[in-house]
Amino acid sequence: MKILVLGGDGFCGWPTALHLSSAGHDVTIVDNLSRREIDARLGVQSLTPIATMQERIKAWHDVTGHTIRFAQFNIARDNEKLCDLLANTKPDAVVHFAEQRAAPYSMRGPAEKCYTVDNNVGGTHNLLVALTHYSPETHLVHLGTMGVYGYSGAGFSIPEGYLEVDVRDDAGQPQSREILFPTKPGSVYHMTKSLDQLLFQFYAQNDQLKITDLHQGIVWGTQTDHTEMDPRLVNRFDYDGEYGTVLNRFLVESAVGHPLTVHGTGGQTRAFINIRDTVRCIELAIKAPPKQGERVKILNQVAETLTVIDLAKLVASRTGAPIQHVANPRAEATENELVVSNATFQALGLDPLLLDSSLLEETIVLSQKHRNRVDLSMIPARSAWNRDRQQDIDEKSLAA
Ligand code: NAD
Ligand code: USQ
Repeated sequence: MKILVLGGDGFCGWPTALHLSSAGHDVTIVDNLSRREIDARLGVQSLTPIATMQERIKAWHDVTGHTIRFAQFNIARDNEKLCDLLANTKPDAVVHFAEQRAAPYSMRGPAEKCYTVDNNVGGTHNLLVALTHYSPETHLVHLGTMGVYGYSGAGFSIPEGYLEVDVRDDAGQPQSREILFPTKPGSVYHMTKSLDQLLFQFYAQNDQLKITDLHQGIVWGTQTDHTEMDPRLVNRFDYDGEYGTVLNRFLVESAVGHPLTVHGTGGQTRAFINIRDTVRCIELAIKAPPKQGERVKILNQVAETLTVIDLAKLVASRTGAPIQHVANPRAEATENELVVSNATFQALGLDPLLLDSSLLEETIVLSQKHRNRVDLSMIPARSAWNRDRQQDIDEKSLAA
């Protein structure tokens, strides 16, 4: 298949591009390298020393003989380039990772809030318009997030995108409907993924685009079989307070002797998936497109759920790192239950890797190997969700 990977220089996009190329697909990456620019602006670098895109592509060719093409442009701004690429390539599938993906960065201040909305919603809408007019047969596979549901099952498993509701009509007769699961985003970033959902619903209905939206949990791990093939292929690994996600942060913290930074009680339950399963799920999703005219296919891309404190205890038990309960900069429920259905991926054959597997050791070893690259000043999470959260952080740091 001909596949475009938008955001293919990123943490999920790069190993996915390699996985698809290795499986024999004709892969073109589109990326504006904005994540590398944001890192430079924040003064942080990936724990792992990532090569330039040109070096990455050359290394992949050297090692496997496969060619990956690369186009550097902004999908939220360079509409003409996007339309031309789709018109000239007519890809079988487009995998859309190209969004600003950190909740803390999206809450950092006015500029970051506006950037996140403009970039994510603008980019997704440009893509839908370009597909509609220049490549309507293409299957769009988008990376959404569990956060659109708002992490609360309310006594039942979170279904895959749609909720069955019973209502009474004006004559008092019972009627059943299936609606998009009501969204309850917890950050500006998560809100953009909720807005994306509406754009998808409209273009699937109005223009019969084939769209799959993957509501993915927090991705942990770094390497895949392909990124391990050569040091120049190594995947990025974020540990800082803006972009580092919880488990990867705990693993780096343990490697540099920093306490594990549990926000609040750590009673927040979240969904997790290993990066090796992310790439497998995307391939499975590409192979099972919805039919033209069908509603958006929504799949929950998760392996398991766990509380933050249980995650910290797991890492502490492997590494001996101390646990520190820090003021939570986020406005989020202190505790929640979360049960999620991942029935479709299971039916497609996914047997997910779980957290107690040896892959945790692999990431611990990698964190220790690159511990000298860690800037301790970048570990604290400083983006407060609102004034109350900021006050709480200020008071706790004064008291300390
Ligand atoms: P990332 O920041 O590492 O990668 C995103 C890539 O997209 C970057 O290389 C960036 O330069 C590029 N990009 C951003 N805006 C662009 C634009 N307008 N034009 C062209 N390129 C652009 O993020 P990631 O962790 O790989 O996440 C990829 C996708 O998966 C995101 O949409 C994210 O919301 C979703 N996701 C990630 C996780 C996770 O834990 N990392 C979990 C669930 C969902
Ligand atoms: N947390 C801590 N300590 C830390 C960092 C985070 O306790 O040092 C807590 C947070 O308060 C939160 C939970 O861990 O309760 C998860 O935070 P996170 O940064 O790991 O994940 P999140 O902000 O939700 O975002 C990440 C990705 C995002 C993706 C999302 C999937 O950055 O792109 O959409 O995970 S999900 O969480 O399922 O919505």
